[in-house]
Amino acid sequence: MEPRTRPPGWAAALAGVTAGAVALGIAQLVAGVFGGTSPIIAVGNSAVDNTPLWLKEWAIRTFGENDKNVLIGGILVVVALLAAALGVLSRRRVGFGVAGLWLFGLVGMVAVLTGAEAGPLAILPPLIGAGAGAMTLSSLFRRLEPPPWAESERAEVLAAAKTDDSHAAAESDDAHAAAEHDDSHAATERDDSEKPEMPPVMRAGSELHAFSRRRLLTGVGVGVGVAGVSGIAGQLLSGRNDVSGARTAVAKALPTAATPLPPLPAGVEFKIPNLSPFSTPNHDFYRVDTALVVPAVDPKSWTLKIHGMVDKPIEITFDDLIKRPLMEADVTLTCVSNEVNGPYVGNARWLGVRMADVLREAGLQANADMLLSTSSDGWTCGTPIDIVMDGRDALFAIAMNGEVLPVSHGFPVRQVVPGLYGYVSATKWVTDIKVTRYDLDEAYWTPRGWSAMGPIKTGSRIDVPRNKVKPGRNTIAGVAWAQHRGIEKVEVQVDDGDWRVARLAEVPGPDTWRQWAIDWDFTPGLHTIRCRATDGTGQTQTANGAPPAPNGATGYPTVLMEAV
Ligand SMILES: Nc1nc2c(c(=O)[nH]1)N[C@H]1C(S)=C(S)[C@@H](COP(=O)(O)O)O[C@H]1N2
Ligand SMILES: [Mo]
Repeated sequence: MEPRTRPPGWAAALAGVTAGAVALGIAQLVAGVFGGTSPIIAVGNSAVDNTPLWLKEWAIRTFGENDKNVLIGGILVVVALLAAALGVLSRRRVGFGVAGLWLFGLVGMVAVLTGAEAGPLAILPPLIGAGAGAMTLSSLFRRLEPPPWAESERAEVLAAAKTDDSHAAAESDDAHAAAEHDDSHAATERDDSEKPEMPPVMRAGSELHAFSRRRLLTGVGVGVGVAGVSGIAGQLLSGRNDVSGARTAVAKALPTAATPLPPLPAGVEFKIPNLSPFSTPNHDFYRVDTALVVPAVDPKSWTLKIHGMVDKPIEITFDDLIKRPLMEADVTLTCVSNEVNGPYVGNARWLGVRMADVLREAGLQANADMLLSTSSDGWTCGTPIDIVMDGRDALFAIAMNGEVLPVSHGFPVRQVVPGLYGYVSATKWVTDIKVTRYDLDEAYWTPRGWSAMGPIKTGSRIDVPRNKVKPGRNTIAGVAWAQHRGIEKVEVQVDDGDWRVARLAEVPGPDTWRQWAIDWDFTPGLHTIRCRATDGTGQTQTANGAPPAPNGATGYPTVLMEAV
């Protein structure tokens, strides 16, 4: 027998990673053609859905709004490592690696099928991707194998030597082909009898390499090329799902409010540098959701179904919705995941249709107490019916700060309910509302460790100063919120001294945050600043610290700073 040397580990690992890349690239391409989800996103989605609370909290704390990129990056690293391991495993038997790739394909198919948007074609990307990866792996391992090529080359040399010079020159192509053909028979016969010597090209130094580095690298190059081109093509093709054109169309014909609000009072802003502006610009507005790929919902095909415990189920189109009387409301959104002094709070002027009016058309049955809303990507949210129906400005919103909803903030339609944390009220890309009961249904975050009910706790934040100031007079300022109860008072304490009452900016109503400020003479050195807000019912926020889960963080916002 020929000497059979296993390819070195790095070569096998490289072949594995290349096969993995081809699998993902092709899967992306197929997803682009058939409109499915790439397996990485599908796996990411199930990771998001199944992440335990402590890990999710840690991820948000550590990576903030970058948590999604970190997750995708992490999955890619793990996949690359697994693919490398499959490559190394294939040194024993290519079949092992091929089986492993099909196994990943299967995991991808399960991930895709358990996702919310899975159509029957959804299994194609992981299926075809796994097939392409398996083919790549076997073909690269054929390249890693010892001598068949060396033998045919050797045979060619021998054949050429035997042939008459002038004859060979005239018919070189035929002779070449014939030599190769003959050789393949000869080789199989010879395998049992002869032991051909390794040609000298197979030796590098004194070590015997039973593979050609160049052959492998060419194969890897082709594989990486295929992966890259198909991945990019797939990405471009999924761009067809882009709704920016549809969004521009809505923007051009954006209806105005039947009952417009007066402009904001001039006094909503103190105009203090680094203090949060009263209106958060859309591009600065915090974003929190479980969507790894922002849902692309075309308003032309969008509908909202209202069903369940209703007298008459209804389904309305986007045109139906915006033909209704539109209203405006200034509402501050807050995320339950916001830590004390954290960034997940923002204020906007929303344009939309009163939820209560639409719901009344369906006729809510008296024993229902929950609206279970669902987004186009399958996220669910449970909102108390009595809150939505009590006359507050709970909206199906279509615009934000005078601009059509940005896609990441729920285009074409989202819910906004003053006084409730986003996870129990603010469904973006909303398409379905089931009228039901808390004892019958459960929304997305409830089994994941968050309370079924999420009224917003009175909160405040110190925006300035955050670290250093010059000794002497400075302004301490921030925002405070207690949506639908309003902010009545904010107090500030420096270094365990007396609590002093801050001045408050104006507000258009009880549903927004409120700027506060107080001037302070700082002596040189380190100082601790605390603040606390009192809501319109006279309740002051508690000093007792609590983490965000299960129903919102508490404790006084505290800043340690230095006057130098
Ligand atoms: N479809 C969908 N809507 C959603 C969420 C989500 O994960 N999916 N997250 C909610 C949460 S937790 C919050 S705090 C708000 C945030 O809205 P924003 O991203 O527009 O600031 O959206 C809510 N609406
Ligand atoms: Mo949230």
